[in-house]
Amino acid sequence: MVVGHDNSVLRASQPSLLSGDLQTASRHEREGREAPPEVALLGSKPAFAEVLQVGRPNIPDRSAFLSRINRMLDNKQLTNFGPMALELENKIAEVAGARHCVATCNGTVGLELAIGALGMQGEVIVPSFTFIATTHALWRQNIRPVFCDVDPETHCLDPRRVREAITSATTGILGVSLWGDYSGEEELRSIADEHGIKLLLDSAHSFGCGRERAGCGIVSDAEVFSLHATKCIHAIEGGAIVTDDDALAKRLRLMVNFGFAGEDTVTYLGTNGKMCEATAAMGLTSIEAKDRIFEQNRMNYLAYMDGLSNVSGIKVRARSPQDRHNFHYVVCEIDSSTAGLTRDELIAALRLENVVARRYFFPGCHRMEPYASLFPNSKKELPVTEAVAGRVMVLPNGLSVSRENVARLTERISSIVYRAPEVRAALKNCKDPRLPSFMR
Ligand code: T4K
Repeated sequence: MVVGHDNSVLRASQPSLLSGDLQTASRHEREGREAPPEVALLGSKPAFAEVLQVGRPNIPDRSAFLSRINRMLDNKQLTNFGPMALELENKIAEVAGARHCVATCNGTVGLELAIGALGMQGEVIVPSFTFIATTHALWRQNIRPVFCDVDPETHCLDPRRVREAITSATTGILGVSLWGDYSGEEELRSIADEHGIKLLLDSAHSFGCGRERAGCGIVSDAEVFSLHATKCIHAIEGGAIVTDDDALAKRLRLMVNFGFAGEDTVTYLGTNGKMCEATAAMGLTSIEAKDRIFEQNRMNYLAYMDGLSNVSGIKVRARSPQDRHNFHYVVCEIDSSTAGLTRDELIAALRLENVVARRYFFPGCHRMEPYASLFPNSKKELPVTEAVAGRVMVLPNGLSVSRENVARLTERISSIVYRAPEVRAALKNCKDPRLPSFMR
């Protein structure tokens, strides 16, 4: 359906059979008008009986997972580079097109290990528009995160601003390929090479994503994936570092296991960052279903594009046909002056439809502690980050979301936007506990 609150063409969003709307529907019918679009906040039945949410884990094949768990119990190799963790590493390296992969207990520890193994110190340039783990991974190693603004189109580091941020203390760039989209890593690579500094990519969102390019291998010194339960390919908790650098891989392999190079020889400062067999079992089960998961995500993404294409003030982020993509994150930008509602109001109205959309990554790391206190002037230097963080909304996707769900959800979004003035007024008096904390 194609409507906006300022659009005179209106089609009834659903057959109006829902109890809260009966009276209104019959009055409209009597008057020869179409029923108003349904909105739970305005008294209609919620669009979904069960909550539809961003982050609902994909559980691709329960029996394959359980048989791996049984094998693990029979083997009695529960962790410490067990066969399933090693098999998963090979599969991840293959998908990423990298020479090496070191699996880790989560993406955050993967980042910390890669930062340490690359010898980063002093200052590292990083976007603020990312999940807080990216920045914490630096600061926890006493490295100063130098927040750099992002490009309004890519949502990733703006290379011009990266150049301006380099000082004599800069030892690296920590880019983030947000949403699995292309992050301009070739240009970041050139900047890093010009200055003799390292390039690490936080590719937490990007498993299975990438730009087709001549030659093989990865562009950065290392890339880190997250295999957290909320990611399209996951290991319940998990992460993976990939690199083409043999020496770096060797170092990482030691560091992920306390630095042990033999039974009683420690050669590096390390930690316990290993992936255990139970989580590797889920990782393998998940990666086996990769094509099915990506395809369902893609079909849903296209349904979102279609359903929201003409809703005033809502733009679904486009994906470049040049790129391989997992289509996991469905990212919209809300222009409140056209939609008639702010992003936060829309998210709040959706909660009453039993839909949990998220405002990733609001308000930006620079506005979170300890960085807000440490670098109080950052917000003046990050105008694009401030603007983008204020308008992004992520919608549910994954195996638990069907195309029918998407069609229903986009109709509701359309209805909410159509009835924006009433929705805004109703929100002011709403005390529903499902409302997000930022609207209560
Ligand atoms: N870099 C970037 C750019 C990242 O995005 C992340 C993680 C990292 C680094 C660090 O990687 P890890 O160390 O996490 O491997 C979630 C995830 O916790 C986080 O992994 C992810 N990024 C981030 C984007 O999203 P929250 O706070 O939104 O998660 P949470 O717990 O609210 O889960 C989302 C929804 O999913 C919940 O409403 C309920 C549902 N859910 C979640 C879990 C875990 C379930 O239904 N079942 C579950 O088991 O951060």
